[in-house]
Amino acid sequence: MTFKTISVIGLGYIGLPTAAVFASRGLDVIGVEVSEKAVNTINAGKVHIVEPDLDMVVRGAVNAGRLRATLTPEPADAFMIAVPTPFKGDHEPDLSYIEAAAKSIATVLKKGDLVILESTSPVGATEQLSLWLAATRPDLTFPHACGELADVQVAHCPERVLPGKVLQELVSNDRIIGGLSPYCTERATELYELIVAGECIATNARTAELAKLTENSFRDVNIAFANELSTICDQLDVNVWELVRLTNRHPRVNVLNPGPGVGGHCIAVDPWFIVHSAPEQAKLIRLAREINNNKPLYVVDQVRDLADQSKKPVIACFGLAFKADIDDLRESPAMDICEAIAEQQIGEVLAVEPNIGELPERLAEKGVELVSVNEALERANTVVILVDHKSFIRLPKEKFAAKMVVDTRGLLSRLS
Ligand code: SAJ
Repeated sequence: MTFKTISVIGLGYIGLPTAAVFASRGLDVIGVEVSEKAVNTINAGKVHIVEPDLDMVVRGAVNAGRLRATLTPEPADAFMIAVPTPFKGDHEPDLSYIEAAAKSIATVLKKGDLVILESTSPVGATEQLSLWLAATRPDLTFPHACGELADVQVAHCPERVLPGKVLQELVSNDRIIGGLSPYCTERATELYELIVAGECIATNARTAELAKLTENSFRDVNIAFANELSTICDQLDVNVWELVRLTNRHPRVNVLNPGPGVGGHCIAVDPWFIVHSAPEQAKLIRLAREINNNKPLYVVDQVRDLADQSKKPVIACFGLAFKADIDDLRESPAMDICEAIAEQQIGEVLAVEPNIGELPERLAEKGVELVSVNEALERANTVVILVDHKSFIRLPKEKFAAKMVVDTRGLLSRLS
């Protein structure tokens, strides 16, 4: 059976681009979203998140009548769940959004449907999803119990796209497809082959779950290595940026870039899912998380030491986003650093973030002012570079000549 109508549950950073791309390939797509505001925005052909070209693709899909957002699930041939999986308490994965999505789609499921979990999940979550579906629909059979013979197929196909390049990577990246049975994998592969130009690689659900977590943990461990090196270099009076450049000339060495810490809702979260499932074994993964989590505190200490040299410190934080050239401030170490500088009253605090129009409340209420690059450079005697936005890289080096600078991104060495 071919797929005519698909439903995407959760129209956020992953779900909305996925829905729009399937719609642009001629499928009828029903997007289900809990936020009424987002539903209205999308149905008006607009977007509620910033991602290059997404507005254009969503407008095209909505205008063509292929994409529609709703608050309640409707029948479809395939359901793709793309809801958040944060952690709670002691880094325990919070699967409540998946559970709520499962319970809501279960009511409209029918024999022959396919359910896909796209959300990054701990090992075992896809089987749990199948159990939740079965609990609501005892009249249907599911693969955790009936394998190949199940009425409904269930698979995990983790999203792997990079914020800022989502539309491109959705199509070009290889895709890991892990079904609860080989037939589930086969059905899910048929679906993804409609949009993916990369390879669809078959595995089982547990391996697919751990593969996604491994990718982000690999990156986290490598960034922790770079962040640790940066503090070693400060201790030994070596320029870490030059060090990384030199060591990376070795054919088998590729050190990542140190920074102010690791942000975003993926790399700073997913490794904890491994630590939570295998606490005795995941020693390095846990340590990397701790090193990266401590880096913002280290940067605040550096700023305090520098600002203490001035009678009246005016500190400009360059960048608030969690990485360059995006507007996403969630889980951003730059935000935490800026907030801590203001909270500890180290000096007057200015923030420069060209990708936002208004300062988040948690900074505004602590007296931080959102200013332009030029105003910051006029008023500040201390500069903390937290994000290497393109617009900062274009600044002439001499603008920073008379400032005291904490450069967490190695920006100064890239200015001319
Ligand atoms: N960072 C560094 N140094 C580096 C690279 C990154 O400090 O050398 C920092 C960034 O500034 C940022 C954080 O790490 O704060 C994460 O940024 P990122 O660009 O490495 O990754 P994300 O979180 O935007 O997206 C990741 C991607 N995973 C991998 O590259 C393995 C993406 O492919 C995943 O789909 C995404 O997580 C996700 O949704 O899981």
